[in-house]
Amino acid sequence: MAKAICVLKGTGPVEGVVCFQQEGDEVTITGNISGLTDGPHGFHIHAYGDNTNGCVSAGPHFNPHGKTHGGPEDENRHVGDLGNIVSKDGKAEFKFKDGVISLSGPHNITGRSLVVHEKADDLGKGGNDESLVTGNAGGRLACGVIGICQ
Ligand SMILES: [Cu+2]
Ligand SMILES: [Zn+2]
Repeated sequence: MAKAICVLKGTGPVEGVVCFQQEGDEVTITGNISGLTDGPHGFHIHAYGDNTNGCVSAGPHFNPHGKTHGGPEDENRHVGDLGNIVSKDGKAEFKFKDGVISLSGPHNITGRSLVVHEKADDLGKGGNDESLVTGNAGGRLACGVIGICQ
């Protein structure tokens, strides 16, 4: 079974660890992130595994098929669109599955970045142009490069 890990860090208090485990076509995403304000926060795979100038160097959402931004359940989504994670009492603990990202092949997320955002992702339903690019999720609070592990 393929596994990958990402350690999230930023310039503020937000930090965490996220694990990815692939079984067949599905990847289970398990995470623990602290330091977020309570409520939903956009959560995406961004195209580049580059943090040279902080999380902005990770580039746009991972989008190998040139689609518009959406939610994880939408047909029209970026491969990197994982929706929102929810923080409560300063902690976001989550476990969910996604059938679009992969740890190999054309949807491979390893060597790219995971980013957690300041605001909620509107999943492409915000009614403005930016919604179809970023989901209006605002600043990048923490990020890290996704690497294969055992
Ligand atoms: Cu993002
Ligand atoms: Zn997107």
